This record gives sequence, structure tokens and C-alpha cells, in this order.
Amino acid sequence: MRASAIAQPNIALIKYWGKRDIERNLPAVGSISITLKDLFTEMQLEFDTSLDADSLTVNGARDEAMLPRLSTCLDLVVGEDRPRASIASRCNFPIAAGLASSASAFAAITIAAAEATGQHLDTAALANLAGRSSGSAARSLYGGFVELENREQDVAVRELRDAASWPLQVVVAITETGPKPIGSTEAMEISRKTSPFYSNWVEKQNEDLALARDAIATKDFPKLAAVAEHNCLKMHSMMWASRPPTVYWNSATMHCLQTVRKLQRSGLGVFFTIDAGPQIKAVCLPEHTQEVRSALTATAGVVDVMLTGIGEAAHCLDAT
Ligand code: 2P0
Repeated sequence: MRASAIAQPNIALIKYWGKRDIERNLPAVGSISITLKDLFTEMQLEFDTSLDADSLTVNGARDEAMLPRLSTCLDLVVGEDRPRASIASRCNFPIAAGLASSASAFAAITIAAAEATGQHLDTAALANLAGRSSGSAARSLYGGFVELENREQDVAVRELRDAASWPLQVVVAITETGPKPIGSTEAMEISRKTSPFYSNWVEKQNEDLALARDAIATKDFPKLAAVAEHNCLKMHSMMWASRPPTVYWNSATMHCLQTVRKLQRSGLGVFFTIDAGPQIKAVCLPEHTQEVRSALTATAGVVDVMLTGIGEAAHCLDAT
């Protein structure tokens, strides 16, 4: 009863923010993302009837913070009367810092738990299970450009375009490696309950999804850039206007945004997106990647820069 699985984080170009059903963790809006290639979380999982409690190590060190959510995820996949598990996670990027570490973690653990217990579930079922633990994790079950669509009782996730057919690059400018001040789950609820912009956000999401879907189908970079930046800034405006306000940005986030604007003015194919953290993700045309990377590396307050392409779906590595 052991298995390991690997998943890559994904970044949303059209964002998920807000829930329509908290109990089942169903999102209020659809979303479109790209699955990354070179950032990963690998989960090794072993169920053992001799254990008294679940345990977790992250990159070799014991970790209590994430354990309760992972245990709940195992209960969902295997059932609450399951044997206890030891979980070893390996991750090559900062955790809980707005780089979608929960998406890759829950995608990987869901696959590992199903495989370790001999449940050979299809991707749609795995995506729905992973999404119960973390809404964005459902998207990491697929590679390339991915759309998550709301259905009546669940979500439907599909690949819109594979990575090879439009090999955009992503430069991630890290401006802070510590954990974010407030988790997305809590911040989403504050937005839903208090932001005067929340209902408009939900109402207009289908328009942004349609534009992005079309831009991806036709490989129209300027069109994708315009709608992705608009959707990102709209999400953050909604958070800024909530009570209490949620502000994930720092001064370096703003400096990076100005760098991207300057690159755009000089004719480079690049746009930014920002998630629940202070990092900037600059999506760029392959031929402009090095210039974007150099400019962001030289931007005030940037502590590290990672470069990644668009990657494949999460998958099982081995199971016995
Ligand atoms: C996204 N984010 O679409 C958006 C953009 C952050 C900003 O999905 O409550 O960690 O666990 O379902 O999946 C982060 O949300 O939230 C997220 P839960 P999750 O990527």
C-alpha cells in the first residue's frame, strides 16, 4: 500500500477566486491555467496499519502545518477508516508563497492515495477529488493549457491545447520566500462576504473565459495578454476593496509590474500575472524569454528568478 506521484503547479491566466459551495469546495467561477514544467511536488505515500497517526516530512524535515489538510484529503480519497499514512514530500520551489504549492501537493497526493489503495480512477474523477482539497489542484491533473468549468454538481476539467503546440515560457520573479500573510481559502471568503466588487467579478468571468479560450485556440498572444492582465488586476482590486483588505503585493511586486510594462513598450511579447502572493509570473514568447529574465533579475527587490516552460499532467511514478 504505497505509491508515489509527481505534480507540477499551475498558474491561472483567468483566475479562480471565490466559492459557491464551501462544503464541497466548489468554485464560484471557471478558470483557465497553464501547468508548469520545471517546478514540482513529489509525494511518496505509504499506508501502514501499524502506525498510530499520519506523519509528513517536506524536503526531509517534519512538517505539522500542512498535515491536517493532507490527512483530510486522504480521508476523502480512501475513506476515514483507512490505515494511517506516512507522507514524504519533495518540492523544488517556495511553499505557501503564492506559487501554487497546494495545487501540486494535492494533485500528487490524490493520485498517490488512489493508486496505493488500488483504485484506478480516471483523470476526471481524480481532478474532482483533488479539487475538493484545493480548487486549483484539479487543474494540475492536466497538462498544457487547461480549463476548469463549473457544472451543476462538480467541475469538468479539460486540456484546451497541449504544451508543445504553443511553447510559451514563464519567468517567475520571487520577491519574498516566506509564507503569505493569509491563506487563499480564508481570503476568498473575505472577498465573497465583503468586497463590493465580488458580484461583478463572478458575473463577468464568462466573458474573460471566452476571450482567453479564443486567444489560446488561435495562439493570439496580445489578446491573451490583455485578458489575463485584466483578470488578474480585477481579482486583486476585489481583494484590496474587501474588509479587512487583502494585499498580497509588496513594493517589489510593483517594481516587477513596471518592468513588464517597460518591456511591453519596447515591443516584447510578455505579460504578467500575480496570484495569492507577492510573486510576479511573466508569461512570454520563447524568443523574448532571456530579455525578460534579465530585466526581472535586475529589478529592485527580486530575490530569485525561476524559468519554466509549460508542462505535462500530474502522474503516478510507481505503486506497489
Ligand atoms: C488560481 N488561486 O486560480 C487562484 C488565483 C490563487 C489566486 O486557486 O481554497 O489554494 O484550497 O480551493 O486552490 C488558490 O486557491 O484554494 C488559487 P482552495 P486554492 O490559481
